[in-house]
Amino acid sequence: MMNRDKIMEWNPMHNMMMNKWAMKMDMWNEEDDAMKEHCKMMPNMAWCEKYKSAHSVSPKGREVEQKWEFDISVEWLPEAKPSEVVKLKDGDSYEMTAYAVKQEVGNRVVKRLSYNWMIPGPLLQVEKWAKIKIKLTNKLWIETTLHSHGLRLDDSKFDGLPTDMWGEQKPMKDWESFTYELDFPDTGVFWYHPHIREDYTQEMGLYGNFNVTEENYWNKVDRDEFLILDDFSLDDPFYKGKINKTLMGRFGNIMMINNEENYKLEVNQYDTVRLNLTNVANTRTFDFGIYKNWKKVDLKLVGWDIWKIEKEVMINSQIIAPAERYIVEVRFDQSWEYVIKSRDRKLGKIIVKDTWIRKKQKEFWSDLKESPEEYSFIRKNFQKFLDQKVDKKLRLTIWMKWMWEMRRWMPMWNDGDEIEWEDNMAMMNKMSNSNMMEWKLVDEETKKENMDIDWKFKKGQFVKVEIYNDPNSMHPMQHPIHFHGQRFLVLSRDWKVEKNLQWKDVSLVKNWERVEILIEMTNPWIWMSHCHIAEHLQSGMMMTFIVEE
Ligand SMILES: [Cu+2]
Repeated sequence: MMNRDKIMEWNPMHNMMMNKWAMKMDMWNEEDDAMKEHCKMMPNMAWCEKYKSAHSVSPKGREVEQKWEFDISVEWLPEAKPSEVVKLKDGDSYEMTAYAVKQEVGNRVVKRLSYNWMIPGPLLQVEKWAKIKIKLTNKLWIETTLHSHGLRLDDSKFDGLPTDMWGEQKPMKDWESFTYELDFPDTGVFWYHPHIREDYTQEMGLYGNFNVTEENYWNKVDRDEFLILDDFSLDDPFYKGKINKTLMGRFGNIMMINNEENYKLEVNQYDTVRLNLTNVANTRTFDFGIYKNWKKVDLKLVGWDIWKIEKEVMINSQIIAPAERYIVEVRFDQSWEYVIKSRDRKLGKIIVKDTWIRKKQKEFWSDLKESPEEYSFIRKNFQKFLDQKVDKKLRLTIWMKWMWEMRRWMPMWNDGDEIEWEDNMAMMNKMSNSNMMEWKLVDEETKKENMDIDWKFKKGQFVKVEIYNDPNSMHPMQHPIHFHGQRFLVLSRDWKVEKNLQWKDVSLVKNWERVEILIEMTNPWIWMSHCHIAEHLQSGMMMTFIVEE
């Protein structure tokens, strides 16, 4: 495929538009990063002459630019450690401190951020219904909070939503501590991350899993593994005063599982392994598959975000949007080197070692179980929910300063694919930042947007929300939409009824897609809903809603 940026470079219309655009901008304004990036990549374009000499080439210019970036020095920093399992019982307390660390990535030693020097942060294993305390201390030199993603907390003040997002926690400054009281009403895989500047701090390594256990809940397997999928970019700076790459979010070119570039899992032949997958990337959607030679192996899908799936199903790959979790089982019958991939990207490998002991399988791996008890109430009332009038309609769109003029000359604003898998418009993306655009959730009834939306519900209510990804938006792309503090089911996608039920807390809404979800309002007080692409959230794509007792 031809590089779109190249097409634009020799397109005279584009050159003309750039002239008009540049004239409109205050070239010496703080907002001129778009031009700076543009001229770095296309130095011979109109208007760039003046710009080059003023900013990006002179050492002095570099100094000015650096001042606004987060510190990247690795001097005195300890090495990042791999994650450890921490088992916590009801009533236990655990202390976590967020620290800067260093790590070798792509043959370079770079600064990262960690919980207790670990990336991923410790895997916190707790039993269902336990109550635990986590005391977090901030030693990051940037404000932070801890959000426990997917937990339906008794008390929303421990949700980590900062006050500037209408939350209840004052952002934690350097050396401050805060104790979170967490409860775990649902079995499954959850995760934690900051809720301030996720685009920077989560990308730098602040994430970890909760494993909420319940005896005899999942199928018996030989191994239970937690795989956190991520991508990392070495070359893009982070700015203190604004969020960059807000158009499509920050894609990385280094793929990592559990913070390792060359992830390797060793298992024995005939082992059945449960893989608990979490996507913590800022924007990348993974298409997870395990390959034997060029063929994808069977995966048994047993659960997503919250609880088991209604009916287990055999698949050979799984799309995983940012913040989603998927639980799959795999049986390895042959000693072989299997490769974990997402489309053309290699994520890691699974080495199956020969064994002389042929294990007797207590149950057939390929048996597909059903869990009707988990969804009995929903199933009984399913038709009623399908017929229920839509309570709220959300439209997903974008507003861009200046860019609207350019749009006319750029009819190919996305691939025509349902999902943008890669940074296909790298230049446009690099030019974009939170000062020049706003991603939007629009309430179709009131036309209110983002934080102006003021939804109110009652505890116990089942609220039907239609989320429509506007095809007429200036840049349609997929958005993983997350609701805090509650759980929901996807009822239909583009009017097609979902056959298999699954409790979730985040769902991907693809390009042009219309998704109907049913949210069970179980936990009172103030909660947030937002796009889980970190750069979209940070450029406006968020709202709050209230659940009354
Ligand atoms: Cu988004």
